[in-house]
Amino acid sequence: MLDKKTLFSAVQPSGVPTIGNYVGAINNFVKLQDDYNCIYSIADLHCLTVRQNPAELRQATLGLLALYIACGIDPEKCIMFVQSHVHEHAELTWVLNTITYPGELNRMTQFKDKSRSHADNVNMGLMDYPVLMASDILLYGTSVVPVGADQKQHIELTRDLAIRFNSRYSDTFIVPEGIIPKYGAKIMSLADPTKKMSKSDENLNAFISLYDDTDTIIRKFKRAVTDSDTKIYFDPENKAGISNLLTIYSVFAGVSIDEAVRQFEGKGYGDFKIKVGEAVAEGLKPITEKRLELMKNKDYLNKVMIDGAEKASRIARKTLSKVYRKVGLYRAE
Ligand code: AQP
Repeated sequence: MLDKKTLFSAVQPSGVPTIGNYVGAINNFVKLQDDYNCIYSIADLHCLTVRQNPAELRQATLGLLALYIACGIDPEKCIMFVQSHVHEHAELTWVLNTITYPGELNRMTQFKDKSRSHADNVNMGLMDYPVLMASDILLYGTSVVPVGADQKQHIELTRDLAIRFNSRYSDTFIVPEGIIPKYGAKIMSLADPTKKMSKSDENLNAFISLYDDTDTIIRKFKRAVTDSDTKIYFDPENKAGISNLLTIYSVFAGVSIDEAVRQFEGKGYGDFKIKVGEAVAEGLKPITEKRLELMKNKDYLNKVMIDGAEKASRIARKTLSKVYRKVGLYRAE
């Protein structure tokens, strides 16, 4: 346990996770859990950067923990905790804010996108999101961060902040690396394959949520936007919709992209879409069963959450006290 490197990642309970979150992140969390000391957070503080329904946020937080476990993350091997249960995240953010420049945050793609899609609520938290994310990662001596492609820019900022702090105040933080999957790092919207699939998309047909039932999954795939060609092959630039479906199929059917292309050679788009839907529905079935079972046992979920927060706090406390000492905050002993 001790000789392994630390891995940190998180998902926001900003709605029900999609197959994009699953393929780009959660599925890899499961695969990596034996190779690293893994810490998986439920990033509820990040959610506050866009308007949330408080009751739904609370429910989604518990639901995401159940989903993590149902997907195969083992609470005996990994630390799972809710971000707001470890106050050091917010505190380190304050310190890191003092070494972050507004221009660095202003040019973040996610900030620009979300400022457009939430034009009536462009708040400081939305702009500061990447600094909170840097704190999440740096608090735990993290070496690797498995994320989808949309988070690449934020990981780069995290690295910059770690290097900047270390050179200003002496070596303190490990400079982390992002792990971005070769395929599936950016699952695209089913309604607009030039756009990332997102759990907060207003168009419910744009994404497959991990809570969708079989009929809904198949119906959404049947309606997936593709192109006017008839051939099925992998070319993300010119055939974004079909390439997206091939990527999704390859993950859920457990075959390579080449094998997926071979399986659908000569087949029509209609058949192909149904087969993708069936593979996804089949893959999600055991996860749904386990999740619903876990949701009946709130005491167990609360226990995992409390244990996780305790373990995470122990590490975070040490890092933050080191940071406070380095920057010159007086501690009365
Ligand atoms: N479409 C995607 N394809 C591959 N990976 C994805 N991720 C998100 N969307 C895709 C990865 O999932 C992890 C958790 O993401 P998050 O919940 O923290 O925030 P996000 O990236 O903003 O995800 P969403 O679904 O788009 O959420 P909303 O709609 O609330 O903004 C990250 O590793 C992310 O890369």
